Amino acid sequence: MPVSSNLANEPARVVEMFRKMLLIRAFEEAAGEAFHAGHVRGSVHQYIGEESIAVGVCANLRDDDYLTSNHRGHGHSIAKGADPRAMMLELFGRVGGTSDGKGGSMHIADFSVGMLGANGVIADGCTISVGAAQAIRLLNQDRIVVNFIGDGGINRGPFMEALNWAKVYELPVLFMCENNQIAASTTTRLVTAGEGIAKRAESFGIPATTIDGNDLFEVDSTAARMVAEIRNGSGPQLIQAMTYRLRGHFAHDPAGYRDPEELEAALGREPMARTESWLLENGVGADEIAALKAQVDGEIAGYVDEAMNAPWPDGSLAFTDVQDVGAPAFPGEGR
Ligand SMILES: Cc1ncc(C[n+]2csc(CCOP(=O)(O)OP(=O)(O)O)c2C)c(N)n1
Repeated sequence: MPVSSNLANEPARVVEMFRKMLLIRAFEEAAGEAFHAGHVRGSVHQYIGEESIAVGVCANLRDDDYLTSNHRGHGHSIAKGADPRAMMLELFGRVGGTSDGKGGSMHIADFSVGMLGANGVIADGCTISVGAAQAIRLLNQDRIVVNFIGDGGINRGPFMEALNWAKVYELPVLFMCENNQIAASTTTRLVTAGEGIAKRAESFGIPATTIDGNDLFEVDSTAARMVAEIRNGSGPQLIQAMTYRLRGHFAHDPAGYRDPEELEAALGREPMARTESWLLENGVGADEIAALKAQVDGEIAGYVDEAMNAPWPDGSLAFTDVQDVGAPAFPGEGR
């Protein structure tokens, strides 16, 4: 595994990041099982195979930095510090969920850790990011915003609008494109004009770089550099992290449209095993890793049990915490 960051000198920090990756993987496996067992309504889009990107980026953020995400947002949320217990309750639609069970998988949000929301509308997170960044500017703060977007999302209009606005106002946004190469069932490069996402960003004057997203070290070092530059006023930047979606688009998609050889090759590059091999080669014992996995699996299994037995929200709460359901828009306004 190429080692390109200071992380190589900090095995304890790698262990902590690996623990987060394990937590994401275990959460996603459990979410998929719960979906198949009929406990989760709506849909579940698993982040399996992309864990090193969320963890490598978010390890370089502060709690008060902001994050926006897309439909595949569980990994981003956990990496930013959202509570996986509350997230599981949310998936099951129960009281105690991140939105008391009213948001579901695609609307995980936890403002206390800067997680401004997953978003089922492709590319709408990027315009929200730019709005948050504008607020940061107006309030004269030194926070930054990271927007996770897929390689399919970059073909929607709001993405171009967000890049343009972010650059015109030199806003503190990191556009984090996860290129897992497939958008639903379409090979994204077949529907993307031009020379790709990095060149597209550069055409707006936004510095962009392409990295191996399955290499935790490369993600960490690139994110560390860009986050520092953006915080110091560089204006927006973009990272394209190359990866591969190891599962179907959503939990009930068998993904028969994928080339089996391509999948086989991708499995050989997936981030969990790569990070684990690095740990083993750098003095972390197999027993320590096994104990970590057992602890994380037990933790997630506990959240599933708890969610299964948690109360449903009372029907009278259906219209609380939601926008514009008849409440006056302005103080004193009648309806
Ligand atoms: C505006 C909009 N159009 C279409 C969809 C349906 N849709 C959901 S996910 C998806 C593909 C997204 O691909 P990508 O952005 O590459 O993310 P990935 O699923 O690969 O992580 C589409 C077309 C949607 N949710 N929103």
